[in-house]
Amino acid sequence: MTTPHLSQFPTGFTWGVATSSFQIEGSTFVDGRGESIWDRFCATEGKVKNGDHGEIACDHYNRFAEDIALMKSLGVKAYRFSIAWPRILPSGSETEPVEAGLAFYDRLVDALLEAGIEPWVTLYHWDLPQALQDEGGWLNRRIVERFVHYTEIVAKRLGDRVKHWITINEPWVICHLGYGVGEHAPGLKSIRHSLLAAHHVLLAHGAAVPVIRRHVSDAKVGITLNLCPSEPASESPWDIEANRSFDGFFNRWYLDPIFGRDYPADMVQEYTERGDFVDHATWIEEGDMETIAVETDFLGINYYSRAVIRSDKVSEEENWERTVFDDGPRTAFNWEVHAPSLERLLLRLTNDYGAKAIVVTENGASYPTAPDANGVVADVERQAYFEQHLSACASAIAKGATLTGYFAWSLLDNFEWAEGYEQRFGLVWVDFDTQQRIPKQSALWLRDFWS
Ligand code: IFM
Repeated sequence: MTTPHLSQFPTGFTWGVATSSFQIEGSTFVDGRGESIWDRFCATEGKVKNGDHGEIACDHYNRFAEDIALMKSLGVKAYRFSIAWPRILPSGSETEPVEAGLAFYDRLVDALLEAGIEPWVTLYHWDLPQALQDEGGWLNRRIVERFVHYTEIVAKRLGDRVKHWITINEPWVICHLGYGVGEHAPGLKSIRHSLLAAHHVLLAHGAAVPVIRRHVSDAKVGITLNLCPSEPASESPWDIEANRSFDGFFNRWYLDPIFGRDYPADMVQEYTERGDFVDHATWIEEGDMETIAVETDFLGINYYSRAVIRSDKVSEEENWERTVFDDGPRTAFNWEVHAPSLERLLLRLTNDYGAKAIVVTENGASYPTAPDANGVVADVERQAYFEQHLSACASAIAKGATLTGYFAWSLLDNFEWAEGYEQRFGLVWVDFDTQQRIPKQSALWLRDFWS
């Protein structure tokens, strides 16, 4: 393994850590915050491991000052966090926002700037107001105007201090896991619906970008996609075909429209043949694809692992599945550690899509390493993960990739959605009983790397 060096990254490169509101804030029903789909999902038996929920999480709502001090001590230069929509508009669509909700993010932003840390705001990281779900959530086209209204309120309030904006985090997860297979809130199971939801998610992104620009003249705006570079398990035509389909389903369905290429024709055909894309003429309206292809300042990508695809015709619907390699290193989530795929992805986005600026808005790994008898968290695997992935970034940059920033996921061990508190991605260990925080060895390594 080569060791990355800061000098391999351009001047002005953004170095940060990331979190999201529901995963860390807690205080779910405090100061007028409304119910989110994740509160409802957690309260539904059998949806989240161990019956875990976000009511306390990392208690960041009350401990944000301590967490900012921690970031400062770790030499963090930028902090990506998300706004909880139900804190601002409890039912998603009120005319007037909740002042206490906005005031919390005011305090957070002010404290970050005071600490010399640049705030990067994500507007939507999955905690949709439940009241909006009750009117169909991302299946109802009205959500686009709801999202624009919410965006306008937040941009107006924070835009004097926040210059980096991400509209939406991980459309594939929102739509496929939330509406396609039901592993995430709101727990619906229809691929046809996941495609409809995806259209509205992308449309909401496209409609929100000019609104942010209108209120924040010097804003840098982007969207974050979770991408999974894939490759065929062999050179057999079946595996190559299965890989094309996986790439279309996971990556191109979102990348292509954002880059003005419309939905990929091969996938339109495939989904149509399966009966999942039959009524789109009723929901793709004139001008939608232009709205989605709005010019942005950067593309955010979240990278965790790759997929190796072999054909496995076990059902009519799916003709591919991921191959499981027995020999490669894996995280506690059983995700393969494969840094070369990050380099390949960055070069693909630069060369094939012409991405003018790419920011890795999340990259990290879950390992359970706990404090030893001396209170030291020796998470050597996570440190190695960062070393390998930063080397991959450096190598991609050397080959021309337009990478301009990197955020490690995540600042804190936190609520990992359907996995509850079992999967720990933090740079900082959190004892969920006492709320004690201990920076792990990987955090100290990153501090030394980027300081
Ligand atoms: O914790 C999540 C995050 O909310 C979105 N991206 C992936 C992370 C790890 O699963």
